Amino acid sequence: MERWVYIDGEFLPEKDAKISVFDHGFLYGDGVFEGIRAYNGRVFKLEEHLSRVWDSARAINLTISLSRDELREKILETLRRNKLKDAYIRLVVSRGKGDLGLDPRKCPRSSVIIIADRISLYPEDLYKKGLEVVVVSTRRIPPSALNARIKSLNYLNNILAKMEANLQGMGEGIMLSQDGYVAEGTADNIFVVKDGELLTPPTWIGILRGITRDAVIELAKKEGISVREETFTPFMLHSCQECFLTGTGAEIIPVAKVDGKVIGEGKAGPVTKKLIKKFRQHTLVEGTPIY
Ligand code: PXG
Repeated sequence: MERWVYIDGEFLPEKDAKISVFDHGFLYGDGVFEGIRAYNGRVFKLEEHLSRVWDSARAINLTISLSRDELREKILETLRRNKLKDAYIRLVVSRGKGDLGLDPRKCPRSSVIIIADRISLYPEDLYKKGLEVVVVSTRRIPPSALNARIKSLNYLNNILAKMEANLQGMGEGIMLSQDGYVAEGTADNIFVVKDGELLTPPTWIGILRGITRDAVIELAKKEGISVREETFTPFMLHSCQECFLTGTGAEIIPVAKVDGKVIGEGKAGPVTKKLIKKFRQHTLVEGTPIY
């Protein structure tokens, strides 16, 4: 089936969905994006994604040419055009066409691109067995240089970390902040369970405020689990009872081993299992209807 892509007011077949080589999103990574999921005919946390993309855009002085209502409608229409009920949606707002210099003032109009596709998921057994991860040497860019709360098109920091993990035969790497505190995965936030409490790094250390992270914090509180945003070092990863990553693509995925050290029983622990179950129930009934 032909895939339809939204670019600046038009729906184009994938083969014709092209942007200029002068687009500063391509030349400089100047732009912002969102990764959004639809489950069972509903877009999960759409309003939160819309708020975050506007926050990211404002932080880099990028004007989105659509209103919030228009953008919401275009996202839903992209899903309808592609007849999708369960999907991964990539929303990109790039600085648009300029000249070869990096001055964003030379780019009169930003571009909005919406791609919707089927999702490629981690195999289901990993949600029971857990991932094996390593702490990588590539540190997260400090917020004083680039605030990670801006979900920008600059992902080289994360890609370098991913390559480091891949080189060690691992699917995911955990990045530390400049000061050596546990920050996040390359496209996921991180949580640990220690002495019955759920801990996750605070956003100010320089991580993305993940929408899945927020949803998990809310779900855990509802379940009566104590949650704290607190800094911790890799020692916590090696000594905690449970660990998991959260992200739009991965949802909640248990971590079984960090740096070759087994966490808890070396598989999804009871708190992780409970949160996975609650999260999945939540995604099936919550969200903005597509049809
Ligand atoms: N940290 C970083 C650095 C991210 O890029 C997350 C955390 C999790 O945020 P959400 O809002 O998704 O809970 C991200 C997510 C994917 C994918 O396929 C996700 C991201 C980027 C590219 C792909 O899940 N960012």
